This record gives sequence, C-alpha cells and structure tokens, in this order.
Amino acid sequence: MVKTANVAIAFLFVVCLAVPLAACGGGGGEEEPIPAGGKIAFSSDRDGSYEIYVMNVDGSAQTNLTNSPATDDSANWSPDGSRIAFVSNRDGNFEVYVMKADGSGKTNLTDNPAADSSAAWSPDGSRIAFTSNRDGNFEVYVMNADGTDQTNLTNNPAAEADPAWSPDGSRLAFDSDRDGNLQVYVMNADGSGQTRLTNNTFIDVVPTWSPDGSRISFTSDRDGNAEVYVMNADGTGQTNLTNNPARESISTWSPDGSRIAFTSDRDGNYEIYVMNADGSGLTNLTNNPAADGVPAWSP
Ligand SMILES: [Ca+2]
Ligand SMILES: [Ca+2]
Ligand SMILES: [Ca+2]
Ligand SMILES: [Ca+2]
Repeated sequence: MVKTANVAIAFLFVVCLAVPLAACGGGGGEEEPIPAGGKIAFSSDRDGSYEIYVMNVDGSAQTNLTNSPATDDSANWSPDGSRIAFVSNRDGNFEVYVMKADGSGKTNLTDNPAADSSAAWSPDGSRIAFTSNRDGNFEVYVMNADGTDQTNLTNNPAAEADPAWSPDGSRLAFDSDRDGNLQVYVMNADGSGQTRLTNNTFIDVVPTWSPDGSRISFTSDRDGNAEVYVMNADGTGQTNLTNNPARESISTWSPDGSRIAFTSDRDGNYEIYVMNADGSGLTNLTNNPAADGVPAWSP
C-alpha cells in the first residue's frame, strides 16, 4: 500500500489518491447520515488488488467502495464526512481522486503523469494537500478541493511526504529525508517555517495530529521495528504506544481523541487495530488473511 509514493518506508503500507462533487442538497438525494466518528475507511487487497473499504468502528459491515483492478489506497475523509479522497493508478499512474462516502461519483483531481498521492483534506474543507514528484522529487503540494491551483509548498530536493493538517488548519506536519533520514517536520500552511520535530538516525514518518492539536502520532522504527509513537506538537515527550515486535504503523485518531486506529502485522499479516490513546485496550478490527491497512477515522 501507499501512503507516500516512494519514500523508503518498506515497513509501512505505502499508500499512494480523488474530485469534490456538488454537495447533495435537498430533494430526493439525501444520504443516510454517518454518525460522528462512526466509520473507518481503510485499504485491503482481499479481492486481489488494493481497494478502499469502509467499516463500522467495531469492524462490522466491511464494504468495498472502489472495485477496481487498479491500486486504490490512502483514504482521507472530507471534514464533513460526505466525501473520501483517495489515490489510484487506474489511469496508469497515481492520481488523487475524490468520491462520495458511498463510493459513487469518483473524480480525478490531479491528472498529471507524475505520481500524485497522500491526499489530506484541510479542516475547513477548502483545500487538499498531497504529494507529487512532478518536479523530479517528492514535494508536498496543496490545491483547492476542486483540483485547481496546485502549489508546491516544500521546494526541497529531498523527498517530502505524508502531509497532515493541524486541526486549526494553520500548519502541516509531513516527513522528509532532507537531513539524511526520514524524520517528522512541521510547516505553516503556506510552506514557510519548515521545522524538524524528530531528530534521530531512524525512520520517523506518517504524522497525524490529535483532534485538539496538542499531540502528533507517528511511526518510528527506533526500537528496532516499527511502532506507533505519540509526541507533543512541539516534538517533546516522544512515547512508544505499541511496544510489539511486529510492525505497527499509520495511526488515525477518533474525533474525540480517545482512541487511535493503526495497522500491525502481529498476527502474520496486516490488520487494523484500535487502542485507547494511551496504548491500552487493544482490539483487532479486520481479521482477514489479506493485507488490511491505512485506516482513516471518519469525522
Ligand atoms: Ca499522476
Ligand atoms: Ca522534495
Ligand atoms: Ca512494533
Ligand atoms: Ca489482514
């Protein structure tokens, strides 16, 4: 799977994509409202190629939303939960797409021969951050939610990946190997003030903000295998939440901040698990022999 297009995250699901549709206003087209935080979107190759699935937060009602022979990956919810951004190589290379939360209305937002991936919706719904190697190496870009005005924010010869918006929309966390190995960075939403948050010789990637903006979860292999860590938003207090010899990665917070979903291959293949935000109370949600990963908790 693809969360960053090429960043050397062999131990992670690599995730790579979507167009906003007219909001469905009244008249006959009303969709069943999704309860707040009631769904988790994820990726699975259980049908032979990676697809975007959605399930209830107890693991029930796992439903394929993409049904494509291509690789579909990296689901990310719109702030109102009505749409899902994802990446797919269905046109021959990775692009960012959006679809309605029921899988209908898939639209390509990027349409560029480069690898475009890792879509992240801004908290106000107006923009989508993503990554692309269209300038020769991976950068974090931002565009309007309709795909217009695609702008390079990082402009660095290193590989930048995995953008994640702060809940107030003022900043983006991301990862970069500009200092020699992949580490977590943060910048202002206009690309200014790029600052390193983690500082070690291992791989720290895939940051995700807690809903209150005070903490950032991420994946690190500093203890010899990949684990989900959490730190304060200024980089202090880095704490291992998973502590398991298997590979744990790609974390996503429940909207109330009380729980974190993530992936682990501790049962022999990748599954989605959920735990309390302090690492306690672990539950396996998927239990499928295929690779299940890249969870995204609905708003
Ligand atoms: Ca592309
Ligand atoms: Ca770059
Ligand atoms: Ca581990
Ligand atoms: Ca599995």
